[in-house]
Amino acid sequence: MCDIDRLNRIFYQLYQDDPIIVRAPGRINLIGEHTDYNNGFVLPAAIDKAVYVSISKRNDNKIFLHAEEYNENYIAHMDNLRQSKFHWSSYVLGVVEQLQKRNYQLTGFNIMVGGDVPVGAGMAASAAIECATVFALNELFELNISRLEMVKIAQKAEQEFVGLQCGIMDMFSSMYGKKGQVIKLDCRSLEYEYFPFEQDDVKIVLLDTSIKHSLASSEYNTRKKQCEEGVAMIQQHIPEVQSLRDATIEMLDKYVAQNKLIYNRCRFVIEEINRLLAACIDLQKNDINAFGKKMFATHKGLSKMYEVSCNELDIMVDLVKHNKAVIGARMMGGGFGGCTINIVREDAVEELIYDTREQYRERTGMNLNAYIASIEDGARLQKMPVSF
Ligand code: GAF
Repeated sequence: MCDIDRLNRIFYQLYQDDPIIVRAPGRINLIGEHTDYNNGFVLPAAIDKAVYVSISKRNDNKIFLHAEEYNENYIAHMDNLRQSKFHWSSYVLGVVEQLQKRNYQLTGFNIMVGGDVPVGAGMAASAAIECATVFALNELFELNISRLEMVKIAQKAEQEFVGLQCGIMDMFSSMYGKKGQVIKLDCRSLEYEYFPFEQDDVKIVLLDTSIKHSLASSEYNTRKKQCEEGVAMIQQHIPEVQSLRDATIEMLDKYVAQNKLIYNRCRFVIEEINRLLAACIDLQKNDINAFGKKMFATHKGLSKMYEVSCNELDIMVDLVKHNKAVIGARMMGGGFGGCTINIVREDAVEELIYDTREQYRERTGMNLNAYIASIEDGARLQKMPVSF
């Protein structure tokens, strides 16, 4: 939780102004990985770690940016937005660019980005910055943009300015999160429903490998292309198939089997979509053990067929998989580093973290950071300036 008075103070020292402050959370995803950009389903939730964006208007066309965590400053111009040497600035500027493309009227502004979503840990810190920025600009300039439109603007910012061809999951969960509920989102129709996720006797534990993933480093975009390649192969025979959401294993066996790599990528996605649908039924039946088994199966698929895991993530899942208190575990998010998500019996959490930390260090020489995530509400206005 961020101290709003402290943010106010720092902002005033920087810009001598009283900001609007917006909070947009990071996310977890229980199951349904790499399915969003294939028009499938996902099952994410917003968490108690969030980005805070503080913002005020300027009388010129400049954007003064400050990142609290790194104590870095940058000045951009509204009429000449480009990437800077500071990676974080792209998430803000990408949103401004999208608003301009849609003809929203903005002038210059001061902005400070802070919060406690660990960067590169697979909790969607970048989407949280984009969501907080678009939310804050919407308030500041009274643009009247709906939540769904803000989600789409944030996603496009990531795709066009940052260059990651991401799906909609991260932004959607940051905007639509609801306390105590996971979101079953149909990424094709954008229909969604909330499922209560009881956390009375189990906890969601995120075990961070300390390997900073760099999704934009092409592998993510490559996976997306490979899925599209599979769809194109099926389409030659069945033109109605628009995405892997419409495809079946039988279709793959028939039309994609000659290309083993593409086959494996597509097979994982189709299985994962089906696994998620079955996992939602487990949740409805309150069968958390069946749900957990599916998480392990997801990890295996991500590691062996989709090949987006890494040695450290595999070790992290390996270390907990025979522990009776661990109901389910898998890598979470885009992959190549970041966290595993673990559903753990509450009374065993402390011991599990302690033991795993020791063993992880022995096997990798790396530190393990652990977070217990609680499911919270999505983006919101945290504070208006006194004079607004
Ligand atoms: C990243 C992307 F941004 C999401 O859209 C999603 O594809 C996820 O990786 C994998 O499920 O977080």
